[in-house]
Amino acid sequence: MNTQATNNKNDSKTKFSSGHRTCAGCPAPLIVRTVLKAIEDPVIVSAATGCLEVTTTIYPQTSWNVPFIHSAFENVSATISGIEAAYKNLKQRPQLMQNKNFKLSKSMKFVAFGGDGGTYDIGLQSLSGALERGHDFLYICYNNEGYMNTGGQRSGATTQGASTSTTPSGSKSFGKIQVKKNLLEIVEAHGIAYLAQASTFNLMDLEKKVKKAMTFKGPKFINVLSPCPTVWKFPPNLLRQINLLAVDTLFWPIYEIENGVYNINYRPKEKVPVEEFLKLQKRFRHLFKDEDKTVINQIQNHIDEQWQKLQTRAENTNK
Ligand SMILES: Cc1ncc(C[n+]2csc(CCOP(=O)(O)OP(=O)(O)O)c2C)c(N)n1
Ligand code: SF4
Ligand SMILES: [Mg+2]
Repeated sequence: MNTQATNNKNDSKTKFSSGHRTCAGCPAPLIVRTVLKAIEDPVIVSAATGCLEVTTTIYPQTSWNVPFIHSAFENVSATISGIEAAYKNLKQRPQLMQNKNFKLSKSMKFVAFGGDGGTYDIGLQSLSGALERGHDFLYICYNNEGYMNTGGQRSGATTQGASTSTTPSGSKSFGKIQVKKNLLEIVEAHGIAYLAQASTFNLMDLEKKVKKAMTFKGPKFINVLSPCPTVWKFPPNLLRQINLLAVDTLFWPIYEIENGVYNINYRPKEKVPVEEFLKLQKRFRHLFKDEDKTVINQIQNHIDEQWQKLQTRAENTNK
């Protein structure tokens, strides 16, 4: 692990080094590496408090070999907005720009990382403000469906029926009652040019999406599924299978919205029942008891409705 954040070469290993403290099998570092690899220009990163930030910035060490600012849980979008606005302002000062002792890259890029808690819930107003003001930045939500850094509390991204530390399953509860928020619809309502959903199931798809996103001026948003072995309770060697089942059950559809046009980037050859995905994770184990089995049907119905809606939008916007 590095103790200085100075190197800015376009090498994902150089930009984000190993030696961080994520749990074995945590896909969050893979997401960071893929995102930074896809961006060729110099980049400034801000990350909200959460597992990613906590495990990669243990003083006096850091995994980040790019300029990095730690933000509070609730305001990473405000932080990145301020950085981007300051950069634009500096570029507009001819005296400063002509001073040979002052160096400023002409093509700086700005990336915010936030967990689902920091994005769907507590940072939503800060995200909405930055999207509405039109700052030129990419927001990556690494989505592990809960507040993992503080012990796995439910978030607005947690799937219905999941047993979490704030919605424990038991004789009086089947776990989380509500269905998860459709964040992409909320982000889309801001009218931004590019937003997408991706996962560590296909890192090349994520890389392509980041490259495409960076061709647009203004805000860009990508929601990336980041299965958490520790709190979802599955052995790390099942990560590949979990990732595959997330997309083949359509639990996590892979798509993008470019200037209002929907494109579905992955269609399973055969749609798998959601049970197959749920049964590998102990957070859903209680749902397989007879009294809670109806919840699995509700989860399946919700997936089917969302998929139908997505397909209709893809058909209607591609005419
Ligand atoms: C205002 C505020 N409330 C609560 C916390 C405690 N806290 C730190 S990280 C975190 C959970 C973060 O969840 P998420 O954004 O999903 O990231 P993850 O840890 O799951 O990667 C919480 C509750 C905090 N830092 N600040
Ligand atoms: S608790 Fe989950 S999200 Fe956090 S570092 Fe461990 S595996 Fe990753
Ligand atoms: Mg989370």
